[in-house]
Amino acid sequence: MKIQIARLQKNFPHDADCILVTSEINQRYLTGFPFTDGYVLVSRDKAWLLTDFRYTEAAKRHEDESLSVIEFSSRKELLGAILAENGFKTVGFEELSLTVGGLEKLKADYPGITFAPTHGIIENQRTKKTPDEVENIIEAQRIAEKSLERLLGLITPDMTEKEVALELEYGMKKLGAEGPAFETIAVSGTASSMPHGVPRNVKLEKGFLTMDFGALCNGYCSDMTRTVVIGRADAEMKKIYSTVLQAQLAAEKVIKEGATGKECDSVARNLINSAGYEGRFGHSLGHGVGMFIHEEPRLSQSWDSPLEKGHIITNEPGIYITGKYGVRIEDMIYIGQDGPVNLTKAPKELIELF
Ligand SMILES: [Mn+2]
Repeated sequence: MKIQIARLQKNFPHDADCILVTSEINQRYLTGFPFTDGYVLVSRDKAWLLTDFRYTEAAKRHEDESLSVIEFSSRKELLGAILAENGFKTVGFEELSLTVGGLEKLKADYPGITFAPTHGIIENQRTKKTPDEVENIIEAQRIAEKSLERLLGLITPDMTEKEVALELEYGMKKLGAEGPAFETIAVSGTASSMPHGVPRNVKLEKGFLTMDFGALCNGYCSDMTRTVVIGRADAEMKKIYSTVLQAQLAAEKVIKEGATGKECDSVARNLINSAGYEGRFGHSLGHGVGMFIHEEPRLSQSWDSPLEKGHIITNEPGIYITGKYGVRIEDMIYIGQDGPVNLTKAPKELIELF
């Protein structure tokens, strides 16, 4: 029994006979099987995984009473046959990921069918994690933390930013991750003022070194950021680091079921502003994490809906002084059945290296 298919069927859109799932992430989410060519089709009481010979043997291992795996030589013919056999007239499509061209082709291939947008129904379901999903994200987070520990044991002043990023990624893979959850950020010195800077082929600059990284486990991402000092921190650097940490801890106190993204963001933002860094926290406080690294909900000034049980979001304030340096500290918070849980265990006191 595929729990995510069952959840979708329980909450099925009224205006569709079936949903044609074309997003690779959503296909894996529903079936547990990662593949890159084919369809998943879900109706109120059935589900099909349609793929070709390259994937059939592996896909069959995921078959059960809730999911039939069928191989096609012509996907157009097979999908047409299933729609006809079951009398499906209105097909939901994934407007958040299907291309305009993809939709036009479906309309041309099946002239008797009405295609209706599903309004992100699966993405919305994905925001509320089941216990298995939470376990995968925790596993990914533990791996990322162990990789950071490993890095801090082998980092030298001669390393480049690229080497730091590579060591973090190598560590995560070696510890069992499928790979990094996203391109690892490791930026030092003047480059640390760029929140999403790209690691350079240059030796670590004195100042802050910001590392933003995560692991991918069973299709699920983790996301964390730690900032350390290369050399010694001066008074201003200490003040900036402790302001970011205080903002994060203050936000953590209000991140809970019922709080809106805007309220959480404001707590961190007001603290940073009143410490004299207005305008230096140029991104939002956090985002949902799951099979995608950035998904809903958001902790931002434009997010008025409340946090709900099952959400996993990041708490990542930062201060960036253009051309000088920057600091960000990021944890992941799970809104659990018994209250919020910080899934990130890595220490946050200021570390000075070399
Ligand atoms: Mn993040």
